Parts: sequence; structure tokens; C-alpha cells
Amino acid sequence: MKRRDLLKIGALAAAQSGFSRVPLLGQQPAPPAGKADYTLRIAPVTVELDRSHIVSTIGYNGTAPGPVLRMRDGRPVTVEVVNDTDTPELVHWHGMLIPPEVDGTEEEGSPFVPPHGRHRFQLTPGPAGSRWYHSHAMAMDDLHKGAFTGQFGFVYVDPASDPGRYDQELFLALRDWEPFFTATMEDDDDDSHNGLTPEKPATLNTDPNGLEVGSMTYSINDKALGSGEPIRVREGQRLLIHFLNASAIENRRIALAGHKMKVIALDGNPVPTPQMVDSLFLGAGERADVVVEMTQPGVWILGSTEKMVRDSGLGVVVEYAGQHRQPQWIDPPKAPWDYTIFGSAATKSPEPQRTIETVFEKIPGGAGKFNTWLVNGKPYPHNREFVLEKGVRYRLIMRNRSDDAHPMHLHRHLWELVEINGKRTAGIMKDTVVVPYFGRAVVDFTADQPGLSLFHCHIQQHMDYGFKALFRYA
Ligand SMILES: [Cu+2]
Repeated sequence: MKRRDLLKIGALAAAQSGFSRVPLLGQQPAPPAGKADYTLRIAPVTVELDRSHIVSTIGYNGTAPGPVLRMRDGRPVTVEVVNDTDTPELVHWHGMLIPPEVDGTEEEGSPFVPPHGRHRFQLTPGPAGSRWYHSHAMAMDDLHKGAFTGQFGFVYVDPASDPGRYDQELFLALRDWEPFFTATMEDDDDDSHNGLTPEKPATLNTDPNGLEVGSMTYSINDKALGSGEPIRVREGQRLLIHFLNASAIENRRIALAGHKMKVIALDGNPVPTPQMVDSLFLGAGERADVVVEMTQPGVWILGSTEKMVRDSGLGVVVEYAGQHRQPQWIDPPKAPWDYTIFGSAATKSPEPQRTIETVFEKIPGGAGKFNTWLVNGKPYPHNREFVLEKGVRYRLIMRNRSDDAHPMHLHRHLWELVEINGKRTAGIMKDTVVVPYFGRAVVDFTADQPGLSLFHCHIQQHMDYGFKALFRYA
């Protein structure tokens, strides 16, 4: 489907492992003095994607992405954030079940790290698995702020599920750079979820679309395809790859030419039914852990399935020992992305007691140059529409009445995917779910994290222009 629109495009047990991750407000233990376990310094960096693309941005500890932080499930850590920039910043811990005071989200009341200031806090990491940290500052029309910068990195909380034996562990973040506003970019939408459109309105608002955001260059971690070192492998090895889509704006499909990937976890949480796939679809903010058996000697490209995006840098060369040829790309078979294949009908989850309905809509050009996004008829902020009762299990229905696929994220909670476009599933635990264009996603979650929790689209521009809501506890 071609459209003139750029932006188309065991963990459960750990989560309930008996640690109270919700200290009462005002009773947070003071972080210990002395050296922090982790220090993140926010400061300008240059990223050499390749010889002709050197990007100036803001990063962590002199790099972008920032360092891979490894933490232990349930073992408290102190984090010191030093802000060497001129603007207030927030570090959000995506996928962690931690209190709002340390979640790094203005709307939840987390404190800013002041410009040229510092802030120290303590958090108890969890659940185990692939999480990530990133700026949660608003960008609005400034493409040098928030998720448009290099402020992102992996945080891996050990121990996750046992991935079995592996020979190499890789952390690969997909990224785009040099963002610009555009009205006329053409892009392939991802034909995910079988292209069903159960939420398509009978009449569409045909007002001219507002400006959206495109990118000039792409990378995996800090290198464009063809620059930097290849991933060097040997025949017979098993790779464990942690993927993260760290884009501010784009959902993405990737593949490793010549190979299938076995998906063992989504958003860091082990899936009930690991499956082999030819390609992987990741909304902005989503993660996937895969295992790849290296059985096809050669020199291959791991990268975007879109040629233009791959040619603009989104890829990395995978080189078997003793092989010296031009890196090869082979288009994977076209197949709709389907979360439900990783689920299990055998999973017996608690029945939801209450239902929350949400409807997402776009007002083309609603914010002058840009679009406005509505949740239940209103842009952020809402009144007190979303009030949770502690201990209650909720069913959250997300109806997407817009022509973009939206990666929806609920802070500080894990949800279980139960339906996509009418197809049922169970047992898939996630923190971010792509709701297909004109489609529907349904998730269940237990309200077990008192305090404010932000619910939003992970596309920075959508979030900034209204696409968010605060969930609060009664
Ligand atoms: Cu969105």
C-alpha cells in the first residue's frame, strides 16, 4: 500500500517477583552518597555515521547510542544524571516497573535534570530483559530535541529468560538521523496485520495533511551500512541479537539476508511460542530478541527491507570467517507481520474486570503546520478520564481511526496482548504495541503500579501534538 505520507509506516513472573517497586510518595530512600553505580552525562557529541555523514547531536557519555547498561533484576542502583546542555532533560527507563518519581517523565511529575545541573536517584531495575533509556523531553517543532537526539541506549536487566547457548551477544539499535519536515515524502507503509482495516471511518477527513518528519540518513548503532566493522561470525555459531527500534518517528522492518531469525522475546519479555521469521517488524520503541544460527557462509547484509532506507545507511554487514565478497542482500518473502504467532492459546491469564475504550484520530493540519492527534476526541491534557483502581485487571481497547500505524506505549506497566484486528492471542507480554492503521489492538493489564502513568504514541511528533493521556489511580 503506497501512500503519500511518511509516518506510516517467565517475564510476568519476574514482574510479580515480590519486590515492591512502588515506595510511597515522599518515602523514597535518599540515594546513598559517594559514587553512583551509573553516571549518565548528557552532552553534545558528534557521530561519524560514515566519512561523509558526521552528525552533531546530544548523547550520553560521549557516544550515541549511550553505553549498554547491565543491571540485576531487583537489585537497587543509584544513577547520577549530569546535564551538560542548556535545556532541561529527562531520562526515561522504558519498560521498567518503577515509580513515577524516577520514571523520567514530566507528565508524571518526575523532576527535570536542570541545564548544567545534576540529579541523583535510586531505582530498582526490573523486570528482567531488554529495556532501554532515552530522553523524554518534548521536541515540538525543534528537531534537535528529545528522541530526535542521540539520547538513547540499551539497559539490559539480568537474568532474562535462558536463551540457550549462544556464541555472540549483540545489541543493535535502529536509528535515523538528520530529520527534516516534509509534506511530500512517499513511503511504503508496512502491510502489517494482513491489511485489515476494521476501524476505518465511513468518511475520512480530507483536509491537507500537516508536515511530518523524514530522515536523511540511517544507521544501526552509530554506523551507516558499509562503514564501521562488520559483525564477524563463524559457521555454526549462534548469535543472540537484541534489536531496538530507537527511531523517534518511524516503524521499521528488517531482515538478515540469507537467514531466518528465531524470535524468543518481544519488548524483552520471553514469548510463549518462539518462532522463526524471515523479517522483523519493530515499531518505534519496540524491542525483539532473536537467535540466529549461522549456517550460510558468505557476506550478508542485515538491514532495512526498504532499499532506499538501506541505501541511506540502515544496515550492517555480517561476514563469515574466510569469506571475501560483496555483501549480499536478498529480499525476504513478503509476509504481514503478525504478533499473534508468538502467543499461546494455552496461556491462562486472569479475565479482565473492566474495559477502557480509546479512539485515536488525526486532525490534518490541526496545529497549523502540523497535525493534531486526539485520544477520545481530545488532545493532551485530558481531564480525569483515565482513573485506575489498584488491583483491578483492565482490558484496554485501542481503536486507530487514522492512516498511520501507531506504536502505543504505557509507562510503568506490562500489558498482555490479547487481540490484533480481531485475531485473538494470549501470553505475549509487552510495553509497546503497534496499532495498525485503521486497525485495532486490545491489551489486558493489572493496575499494580500506583501513581501517574503516561500512555502515548511513541512517535515523538505525534506525542508532542496531543497523542498522549495520563492514567492515574483512584
Ligand atoms: Cu503515532
